[in-house]
Amino acid sequence: MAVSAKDTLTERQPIDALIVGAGFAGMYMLHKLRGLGFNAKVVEAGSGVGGTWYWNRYPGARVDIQSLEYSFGFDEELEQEWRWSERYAPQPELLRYAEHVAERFDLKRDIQFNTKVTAAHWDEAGQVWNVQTDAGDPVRCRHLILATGCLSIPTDVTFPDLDTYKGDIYRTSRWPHEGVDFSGMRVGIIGTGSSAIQSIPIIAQQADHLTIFQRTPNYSMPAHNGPIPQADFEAWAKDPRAYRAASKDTVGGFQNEASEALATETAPEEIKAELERRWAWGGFRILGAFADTSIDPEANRIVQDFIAGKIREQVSDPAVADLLTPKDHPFGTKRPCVDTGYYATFNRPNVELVNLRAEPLVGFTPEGIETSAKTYAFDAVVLATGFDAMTGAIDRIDLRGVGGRRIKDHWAEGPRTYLGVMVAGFPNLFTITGPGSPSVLTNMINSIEQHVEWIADCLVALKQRQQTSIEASEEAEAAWCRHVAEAVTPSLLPQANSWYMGANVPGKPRMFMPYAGGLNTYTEICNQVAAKDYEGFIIRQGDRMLSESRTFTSHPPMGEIPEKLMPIIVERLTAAGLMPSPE
Ligand code: NA7
Repeated sequence: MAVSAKDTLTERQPIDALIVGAGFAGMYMLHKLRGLGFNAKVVEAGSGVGGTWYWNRYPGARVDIQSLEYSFGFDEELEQEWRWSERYAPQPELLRYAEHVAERFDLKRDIQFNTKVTAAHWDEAGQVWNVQTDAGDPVRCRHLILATGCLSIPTDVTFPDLDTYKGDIYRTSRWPHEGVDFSGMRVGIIGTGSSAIQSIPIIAQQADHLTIFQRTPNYSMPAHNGPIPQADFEAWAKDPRAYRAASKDTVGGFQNEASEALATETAPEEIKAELERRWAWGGFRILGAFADTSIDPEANRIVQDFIAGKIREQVSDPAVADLLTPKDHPFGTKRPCVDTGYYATFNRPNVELVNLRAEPLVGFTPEGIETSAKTYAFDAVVLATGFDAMTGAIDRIDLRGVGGRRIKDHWAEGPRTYLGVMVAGFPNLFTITGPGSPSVLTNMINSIEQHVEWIADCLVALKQRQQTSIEASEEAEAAWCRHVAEAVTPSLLPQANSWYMGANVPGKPRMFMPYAGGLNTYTEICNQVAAKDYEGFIIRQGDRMLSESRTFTSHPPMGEIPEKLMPIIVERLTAAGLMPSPE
């Protein structure tokens, strides 16, 4: 009889590692640890692998980083045998890829599906985590690795009298596996983030009538999806290793032709030509056009105006174009969206835009949605209302570290981590792409590979020296949090009410959660920390302290900063108390 993950999870001996989540992070972590001889298992809430791509099955869901870069690079054969059909793979293809990876590396025998971790308590005497799931027996593991995803838990957003509504309700983040056919229906959708922007053009083609309830418009760039451009494919095929390495050695973990030119020092006609070229290329390429747009409001305004012009070009009704133009946040300070036909959809006769700023949403009625102006009747309503980003999935586990300290209390004023990988007071607990790491500001797959490999190296180093626990020191954690703040403060990023800041969840502490210093810099820091015998970590063997490094000194040298930007940067760092004020 085959032994399943479920049988082995309840072994009396603690397993080496329990990984929570079977998305790309959990799958690679399992494969990596297995290859190193660790006894590792995965628990996954869904009934299949794929994480984000398992849950987000809404129409039009697709990746917004080019697939050549948004795929694993850890195995050359895997890389060679898989061919993406489009520049930006759609969700079904990404899910097939996840399935292929699971099959290829025989991962499923160590994954227990349909199982949620509900609690995990650190047993100091035993130096193990006692983990409780909703599937029964507790599991004991030496290391607990949270591969729970950054955008996996939808916000708890609800609306008055939602339960009285008689039509169908769908959430983009929990889309039915069998799909939905909106033909002949009057459909309403709440939200205009990435999920809505991807699904609206497809739903509009099916539905009789589609009404979009917008509170805040977002910036969206065209994907220009289609076959992978020959030049890109050739650049990749010539030397996939070098291509991957080049992707990882960037701020965002993908190739973006990042320019060092300043928009404020470039002639208007050159700016226009450059922005047009990047707009025509599509996706996020425009983000790399000028080095000052993420810092200098004047430079940012130039790109904002360019995109506003593009919206006006695509939307025939000027009043609708104006409503679709973001005005409350600088470009790039909320996650920009990548679309296929979003703005043109508003030219369709069956599409209507409702501005919730002018007529606020009052609640639901049995027939549909009521705003302060009128009631809209619908056969179906789609909620594309976003996620409790980065901390949501971790917060929902009753996680208790040394002395019973709860993660929720430790994070009461915002998530505190060391390197975005470990938390002081929570030994042997690792997060993959957790808060304090570059994660959602980057190509997630490249961030995932970096984390998995760093964590695996760390576990090997511990095992070789028969060390039983590793824990971030309070001091190193505080120093890292300060560095995370230093990295983001010079930029415009904190100026938006974004989910990066926790601003979309009522009561969530406001703190910029991801590390904005770039994947390349971050990787260098993590490598330095490891090379310095895990600087900033406390390492124990049983109850014997073996090494106690409490500092974090591995700051990389600051890159060259254009002189023109220095006054802005100094002013922001000083105002935030991160730099002494000049006397
Ligand atoms: P987002 O980007 O957080 O978008 C959620 C949208 O829902 C956004 O337009 C919100 O408007 C809107 N929203 C949320 N709550 C409400 C209420 N109560 N009333 C009206 N409108 C509301 O989530 P997505 O799923 O689209 O994208 C998440 C990420 O996934 C994306 O960035 C990519 O990385 C992939 P608001 O802006 O709050 O006014």
